Amino acid sequence: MVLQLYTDWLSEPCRAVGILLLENNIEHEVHELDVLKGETHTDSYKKINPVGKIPSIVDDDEFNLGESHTIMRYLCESRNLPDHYYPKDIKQRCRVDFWLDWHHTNLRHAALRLIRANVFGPMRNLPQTTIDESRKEGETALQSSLTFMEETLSKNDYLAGGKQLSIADIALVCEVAMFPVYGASTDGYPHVETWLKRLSTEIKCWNQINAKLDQFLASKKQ
Ligand SMILES: N[C@@H](CCC(=O)N[C@@H](CS)C(=O)NCC(=O)O)C(=O)O
Repeated sequence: MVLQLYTDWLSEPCRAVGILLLENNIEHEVHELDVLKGETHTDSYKKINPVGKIPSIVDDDEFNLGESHTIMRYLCESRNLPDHYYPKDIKQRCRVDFWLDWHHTNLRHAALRLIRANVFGPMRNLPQTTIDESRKEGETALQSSLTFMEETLSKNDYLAGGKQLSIADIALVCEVAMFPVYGASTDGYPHVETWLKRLSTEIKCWNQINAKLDQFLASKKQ
């Protein structure tokens, strides 16, 4: 069986994996789950990914893997993708790994707090103190994350340096593309904004991969 991908296209780590698959014409079959309906927590899905999160893949019928960064690293190696995505040179590779690791406790951390405050808060009737605390923590983390990205992107076209995008750019640009969902923006961070615009044309499948997100945002405006 071809590689199986379990995804919800509203999810930023899923879109990152989807971009790498589509940009490189890697044959795969998509299984769409709805995170908001709790479909990642069914017994059958937990056999694929016991953590109950997406994205996940199953390769060669028996190799199950979760965590978007790990999946992207696996695809780069197993499909021998062009070097710029995840360079073989150890020092360049570590520059990419740095950003992937940084992502979890910085921009992703900010995103999770702001999603909880601004999206799940009202949707799930969370207590106001929870909302306020989450928002404060999220806004602080967002500001420091964007400041660091801005500083880096004022010197380099891509986060990890180099002349072409890496999987670190893919992971982080999907996070930034999600900003309108929870009321964040790149205003005041011109180099981050330029990088986002450039990648949104450089990544050929951008519109395809963001179609569900765009639809979701359009429905919120009505
Ligand atoms: N660190 C994980 C994060 C995965 C993750 O948080 N996925 C969310 C969707 S964005 C999910 O599956 N949530 C389901 C749940 O927690 O119930 C990755 O990069 O793959």
